[in-house]
Amino acid sequence: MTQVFLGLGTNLSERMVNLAQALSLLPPAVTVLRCSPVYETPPWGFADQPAFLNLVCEAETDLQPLALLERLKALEQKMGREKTVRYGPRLIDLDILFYADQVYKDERLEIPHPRLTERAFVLAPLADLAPDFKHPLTQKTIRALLAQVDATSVIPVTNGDDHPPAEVSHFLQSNAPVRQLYQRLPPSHQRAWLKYVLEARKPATRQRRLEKMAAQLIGEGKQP
Ligand code: PH2
Ligand code: MG
Ligand code: MG
Repeated sequence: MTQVFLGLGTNLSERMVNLAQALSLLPPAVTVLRCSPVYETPPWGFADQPAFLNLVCEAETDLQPLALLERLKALEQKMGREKTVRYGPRLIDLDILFYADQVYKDERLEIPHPRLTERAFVLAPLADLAPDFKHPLTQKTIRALLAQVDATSVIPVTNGDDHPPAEVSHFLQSNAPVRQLYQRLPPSHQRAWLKYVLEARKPATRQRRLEKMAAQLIGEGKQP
């Protein structure tokens, strides 16, 4: 399994829905571990278009770089992305930012993403997840790279708990009593449970923690 960071962007149609749909279509080939908050960001590169929503996710995959690129392109097509001008409006854009600390370059793909160091809409969400991650070509941390760009108009619009990985959403969806108990918790308690579950990196450990959460919620529900 390789740790990867992916950048997601959208500025057409129902932007929040587009992000959620893209994240839900990544598994099983790509396991999403964590997502940054969603940021609303002014268009970069081609000004005359609507504002973007951007986020970054940390994921794991067995796919090699080109196979991962193909998978992301297929997903963009499946969601109905149409070709426009360079840097122009798009329904969904999925970019490979980092593939562990590997460097890759050919006509089709460049890793790390060649423009990420200029882009506050990538660096701000990336810094939420991995401020100490070092850019493999310069060894500069994400925190240091973010300090070099103007991020004043890159604004978080969610708190980062709104895109739990598909396995968590699936667990809650398939378990109505637990879902109802979970939804009745105050947001701070929901966040605490999500944190506990998502701190585990292995899918099997996450599953055990979800089951623990379920048992606890049901147990509490039974108490007078
Ligand atoms: N993507 C682009 C071009 N410009 N601007 C913002 N704010 N966010 C993006 O994701 C974005 C962009 C090309 O991929
Ligand atoms: Mg892009
Ligand atoms: Mg792209």
